[in-house]
Amino acid sequence: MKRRLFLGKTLAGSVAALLIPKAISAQDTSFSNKNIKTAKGPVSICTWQFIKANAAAAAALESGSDALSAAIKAAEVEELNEKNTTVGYGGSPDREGNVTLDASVMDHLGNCGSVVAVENIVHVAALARDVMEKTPHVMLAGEGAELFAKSLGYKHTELLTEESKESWEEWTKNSKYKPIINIENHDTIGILCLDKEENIGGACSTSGLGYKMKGRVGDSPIIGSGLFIDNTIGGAVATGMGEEVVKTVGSFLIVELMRQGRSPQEACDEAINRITEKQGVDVDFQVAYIAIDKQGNVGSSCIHKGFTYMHYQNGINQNFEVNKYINS
Ligand code: SD4
Repeated sequence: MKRRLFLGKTLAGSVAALLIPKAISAQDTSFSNKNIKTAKGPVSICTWQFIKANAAAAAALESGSDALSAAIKAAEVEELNEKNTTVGYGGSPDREGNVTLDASVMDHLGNCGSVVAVENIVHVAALARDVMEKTPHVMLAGEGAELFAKSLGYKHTELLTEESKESWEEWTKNSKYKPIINIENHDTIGILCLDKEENIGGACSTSGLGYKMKGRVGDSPIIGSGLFIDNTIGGAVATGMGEEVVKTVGSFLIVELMRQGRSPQEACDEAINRITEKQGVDVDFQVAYIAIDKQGNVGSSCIHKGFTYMHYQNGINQNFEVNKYINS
């Protein structure tokens, strides 16, 4: 199966709807949201064009769910989406053919949990929450995480689909030692929710880079890199080449910049700058961030044009092109 192509022109004119509450209506997509006025009420944002996922979070928030539970609902939609080759069931395997998942969650109290390199379990964002709530730890890895999941009743699921197996077999014909890291293979879900109580919670769920080295872990389960929330300030999540996000502790950086007075947009821009000032702007990988503050203002920034994100507020679930990018 072909990995999802890097978005761009394909999004123009597409529709971001498919919502559960009647109050939430369909809207045309792909325009800048810089002029959206902040209003009261829950907000949910997530990476990429995950319409149904963001709608699931929106529905939960509108019916009074706390932010973290809503974020996990969104992650679960993509974890079950076999067409998404970067999350959950149907995620691309590592170079040995094993699908290994990473996820993290964070709540408004500063609690967090994560799981890394988990096999045979679909709902790893929920599992990360269980690590947070039911163990004295923050992270569980590999077999330990899988055993923990099974002890809680998570079912064993073979995550490699026929399609992703075929793609992987195709890849093995010319397999290169270096993982394929470019702007065409990112579909990780990172989601941030602001609930009716004005608390922020978030989640991140991924199968990581396709055909990665066995044991490779990216940014998504690393608190502060793929996800960070400080409920007094705001939250941020990342998608793209995790190694670069980890090196710059991107999500933590964004929240700290907001603490110092930057807007979510300015903070996301600066986090992208931290990468490009070291690596140059002419890089063949993508990194993108989205962020939200306590007032529900959002920011988004990336290296290469084409990143989009979902935004729900006041009954409207929309897909927006990134507010700022470096390379067109
Ligand atoms: C990782 N950040 O494992 C993830 C990959 C990603 O969409 O975002 N894919 O590095």
